Amino acid sequence: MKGKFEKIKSVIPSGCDGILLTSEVNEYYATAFAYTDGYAFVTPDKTYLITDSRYIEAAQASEGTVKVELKSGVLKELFTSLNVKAVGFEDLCVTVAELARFKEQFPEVEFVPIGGAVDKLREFKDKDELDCIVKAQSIADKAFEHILGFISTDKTEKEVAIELEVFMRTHGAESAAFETIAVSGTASSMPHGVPRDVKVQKGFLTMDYGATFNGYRSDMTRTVVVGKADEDMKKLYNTVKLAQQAALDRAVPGADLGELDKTARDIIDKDYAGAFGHSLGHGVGLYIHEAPSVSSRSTAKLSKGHVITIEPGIYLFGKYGCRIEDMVLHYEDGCRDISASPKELIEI
Ligand SMILES: [Mn+2]
Repeated sequence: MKGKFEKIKSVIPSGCDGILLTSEVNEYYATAFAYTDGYAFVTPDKTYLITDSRYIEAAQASEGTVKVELKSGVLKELFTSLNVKAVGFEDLCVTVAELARFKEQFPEVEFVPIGGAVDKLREFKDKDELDCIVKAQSIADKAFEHILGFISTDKTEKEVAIELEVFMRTHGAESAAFETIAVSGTASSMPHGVPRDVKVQKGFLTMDYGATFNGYRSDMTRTVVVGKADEDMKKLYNTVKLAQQAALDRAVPGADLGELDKTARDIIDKDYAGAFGHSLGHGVGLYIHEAPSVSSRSTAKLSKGHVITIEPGIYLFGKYGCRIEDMVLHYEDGCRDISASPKELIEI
């Protein structure tokens, strides 16, 4: 994998000699190398990967960038050697104090805010990025198959969450994509509940988790039933499933993202008005939540390179809840739901 030099180069503001990236996620996007301290400086000619001694040796192995070891005065040397007069900076994440320090260090350089210009590029994934997300999702799908044989009322919610994470990490994931959710019984009514040190309760068990591969994330949710589902639970589950399928069917090139949300919401609202509190979905990439959002307020169209989740849910406070989540990727030639895990009601 290589950094996205050509793309980032295209958003260097006119009159600027380069963009100084300071957010970890955009530094990774520029260099395809993960480091927590330093900068990436993208000029019209090159990407400079600037990081300290803890990372510099490993960084040598990454392709397509000029490595610069971060030491006192090194940024000044670089700016002087490149005759830098104006620099784009990430005003969405640079702190007021950092900007003041830059201006003090480089009184002769103009700092130009770029807003979300690089984040906007990340919204539209290339083939190599989509491939990483597919790989991450395939690891998560395998973990689902595995966890079905692990779940029992003898295990705690936390053990279920940890088992998913260990499985993913031992099957090719760098890490979990985010804090794994595994909530059962009445706790399943909390969309982002935290796994507890209590044994898995009978009833719905919702697992929301993902894998990270080459920095790219996957996101999926499945709800299973521990024990037997009664008629109310079946109706609720099937309503979520139907709402999700209706939105998935409409997730085609050019689809209005606000309409997707409405499609699922209208189905749920018929019998469960107000029980679907969150939006239908979100973009996924180097961040687990990124553009585009898929909500009632969305006006964007599903476009090439978009990666979105479709995740309706029904949550009855104090009783139980259910969510089903897949990822849809917009390839060159159309959209594909890449989540392979089954969705028929599973009773364990
Ligand atoms: Mn999600």
